[in-house]
Amino acid sequence: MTDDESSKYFTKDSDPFDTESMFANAYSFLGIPFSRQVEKTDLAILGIPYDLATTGRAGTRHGPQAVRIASANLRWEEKRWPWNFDVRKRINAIDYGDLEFGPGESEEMIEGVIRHTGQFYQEGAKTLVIGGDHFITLPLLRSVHQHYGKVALVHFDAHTDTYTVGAKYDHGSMFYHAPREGLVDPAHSIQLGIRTEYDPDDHEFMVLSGAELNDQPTIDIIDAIKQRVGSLPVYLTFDIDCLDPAYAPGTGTPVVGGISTDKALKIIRGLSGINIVAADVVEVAPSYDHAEITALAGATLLLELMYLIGSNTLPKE
Ligand SMILES: [Mn+2]
Repeated sequence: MTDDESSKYFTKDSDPFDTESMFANAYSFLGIPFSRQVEKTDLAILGIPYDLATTGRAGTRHGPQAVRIASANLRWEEKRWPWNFDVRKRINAIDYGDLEFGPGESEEMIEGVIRHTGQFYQEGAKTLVIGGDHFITLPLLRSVHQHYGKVALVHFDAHTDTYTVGAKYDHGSMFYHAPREGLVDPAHSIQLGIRTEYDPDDHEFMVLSGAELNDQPTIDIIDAIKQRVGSLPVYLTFDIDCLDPAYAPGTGTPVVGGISTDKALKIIRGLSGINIVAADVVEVAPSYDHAEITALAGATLLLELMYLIGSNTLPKE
């Protein structure tokens, strides 16, 4: 620490977006101040360091920390290319920090998700979550549903996560339960990047496979998503294993044949106009990562999602 009083972590009045060393002090997402003051917040960024529902390699409990550190690389750009505004100046965002729960206490995590994110929605804030394994999306959807009713699910993943072969609740069964709990409208939902076995009788989601995403022009994919979700509130969930392991090696269940980060960013960027109320990026497991490739991909996808949300928000006066 220096004596410089401009450090945003220690003064009330400093501009939080002043350029500051990208390797000093605590790492919040993009340098956005840590805060639990939800009033007048447009967007709350929440880490959920939970990995007790993984079926294979664990380690996503360290995802939020790794993604926040990687996001330091993205702080310097004021208007993120190719957007024409600085999202941090357009919306009031806070980094809410991480959800805390006792070791092994899945019920506590679920209850915490609903209580904390419920507060966000009550205050009119949208939610951006850093996972954590993918199971966290189920309580996140339960919370969104309490405030918005049935949502359209836009789901990027190598896996459909509609499986019934494992435990009743693990990180591969959320989208078996979500339609049955009435949380999402499958007729307005779409899964993208799938390239593992699934039973189409288990659900009515529209599926675009990894191969189809790679072969189809981006604009056609964007059109398919927009048409599918219509005007419903949207929950967007991005399992980092939707990306090819070349672009995201640091994850529990990598599957080759995925899309590039470039394609993923272009698709997300093209979704401006959809009514997105919450989103997550899950399954970043830093211990299998190399050179922060996966953590940086996760951070960049989250930032792109932040811009997507910002693009639907009128500029502040
Ligand atoms: Mn997956």
